[in-house]
Amino acid sequence: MIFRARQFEFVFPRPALIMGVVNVTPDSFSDGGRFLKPEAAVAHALELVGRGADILDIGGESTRPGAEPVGEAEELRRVLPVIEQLAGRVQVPISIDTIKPAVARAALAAGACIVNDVAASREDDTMWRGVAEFKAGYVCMHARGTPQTMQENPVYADVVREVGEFFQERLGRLGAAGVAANQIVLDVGIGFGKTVEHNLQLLANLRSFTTMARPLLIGVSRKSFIGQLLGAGVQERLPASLACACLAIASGVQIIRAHDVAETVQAVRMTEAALSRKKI
Ligand code: 9MG
Repeated sequence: MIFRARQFEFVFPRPALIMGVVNVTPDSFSDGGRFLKPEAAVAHALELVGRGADILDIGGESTRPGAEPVGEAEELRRVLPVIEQLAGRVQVPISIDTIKPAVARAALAAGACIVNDVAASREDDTMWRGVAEFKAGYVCMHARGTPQTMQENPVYADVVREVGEFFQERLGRLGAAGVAANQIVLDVGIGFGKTVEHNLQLLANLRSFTTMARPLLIGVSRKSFIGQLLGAGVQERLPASLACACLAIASGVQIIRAHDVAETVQAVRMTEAALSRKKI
């Protein structure tokens, strides 16, 4: 299986990719405000690469439940200087975490290679046409609602089946918009319009999405369902985040989105080393 993102090509099976989170926002749930200045965000991104990040995910609009939307101009003001400075300095692909087609396009023009779209449930195909034009990678994430509404009593008859149907339908529409299958990564969207129970069901059944023949990405790092289940504060969720990451790797996931990159690399490499000795 191949994942192409402009000049980058990843051939799986291979060691899982760790996507390091760089939030250029004042209000993200675990590091809001820390990297709002471009110099701070760039320094943090370089530090994440030094710790083993294979991809950098740069975001200028918080997607935590209840977060206020950000205007296009402000989002561009936050992310573009960071992408411009990083593009010439790092050897790893830069991902733009945005739901706005114009922000994605500007980020791609500035050197980003992947669009991480947490609103892949969109009806309009402008975002996808931009991805096709740049031959960029595309993270197609399942979500219900917007950050403002997504945790208002989400209901599914069978969350695993419905997310699988969503992926099938989107793969068809992405193809129709000119995005090749090998540009696409699928993500179940832990915490996006899901209860703790839904998140646990998805985590337990990640293996079922490997039949889609596309790399799978998962983001569990420090998320609130860990706090709801275990009563851990946002800075106390690393052990549970790593447990979920290892479970995901053992279930066939190829990309882990994480704040704590060095710790995630270590946990994932250990899991992979043991799995590679499996007899059946
Ligand atoms: C931006 N963002 C926050 N959580 C995420 C997740 O779980 N997956 C992806 N693709 N992006 C996320």
